Amino acid sequence: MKMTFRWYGDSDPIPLKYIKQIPNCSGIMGMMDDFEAGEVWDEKKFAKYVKEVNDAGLEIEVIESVNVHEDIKLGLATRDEYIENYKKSIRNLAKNGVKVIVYNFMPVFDWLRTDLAREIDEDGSNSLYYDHKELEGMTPQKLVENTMKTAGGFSLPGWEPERLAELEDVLEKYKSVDEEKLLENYKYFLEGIIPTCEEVGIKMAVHPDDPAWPVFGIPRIAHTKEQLDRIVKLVDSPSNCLCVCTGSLGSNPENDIPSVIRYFGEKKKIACMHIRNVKYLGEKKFREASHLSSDGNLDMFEIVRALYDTDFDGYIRPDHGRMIWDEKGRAGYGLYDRALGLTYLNGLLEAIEKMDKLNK
Ligand SMILES: [Mn+2]
Repeated sequence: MKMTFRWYGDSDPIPLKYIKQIPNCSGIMGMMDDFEAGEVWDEKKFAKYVKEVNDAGLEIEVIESVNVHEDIKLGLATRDEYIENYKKSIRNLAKNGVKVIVYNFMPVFDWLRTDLAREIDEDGSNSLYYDHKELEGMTPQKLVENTMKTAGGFSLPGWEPERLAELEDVLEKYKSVDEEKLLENYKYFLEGIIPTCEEVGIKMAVHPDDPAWPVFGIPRIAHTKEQLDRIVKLVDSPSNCLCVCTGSLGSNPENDIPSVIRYFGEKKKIACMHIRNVKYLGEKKFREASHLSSDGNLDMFEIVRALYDTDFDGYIRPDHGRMIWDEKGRAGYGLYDRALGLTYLNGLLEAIEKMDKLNK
């Protein structure tokens, strides 16, 4: 397994050099906002980005931002053209050494929170926060407004202005799409792209819904073990995989993350991992915590042990961190707390590996 770190390209205030200096960090999970959903990723433009990363001594084998156009999720007649574009992007990424594409099939909203910087009383740091009651008192438009206002001037993946400009129109269209219909459209998409993935050796890794329940009455189909199982069975292929995001799935205490990892890990269905912790504050109410198990409600030792026991050979990155040491940056994506998270995961992994050898 390889440890990696998300990097946003040149708009990221964190230089690649700093990422290279994190112990055992082999590369980045790339996030580029140069291409809109549905657009073909230009091979040359992408090659430049890859070169920049490689020149810093880092690998780039995972890309996290090839967004699925809303027309594909809605099953509109125009979807075929967007699926063709997606296939071209897959080829262009593969030519540049990419092995895994992380994506999601969440309608309209990729991820959402009701506060991007909730202060943590104990230590004065802050982190992303969610309270379903607050969300229920908000229109989707109001949520978008709040999120943009508090983003600190940074672009946020999933909150691209061009995507949200047509919010009302898109929400209206989803009124005729239920879970079954969405799943049908998902299958159509996978049937379209998976043969290309198999041909060029790319794994598609779907990111679970964040948070792990439906919002604003829009269907969501990727937030339980059973739902993820349905997805990997839509098209039976080694290229149809998961990105297990512990914090997204783990926002619902009913999701037992180590058991999810063991179940899909044994089937070789996990291509990559986002690892972070969450602290439950009540029913559908949580904030993000440091990675340390005792700071939140997820057991990081059991999570890493499940990966180790199932011979996980994919990519891991620390997911969102808190904002600490007065760092200013993209919500969840500062340098300090994520780097602490990565070194903590290194420690767990070394201990688990060595204990296992001692016991043999
Ligand atoms: Mn994630």
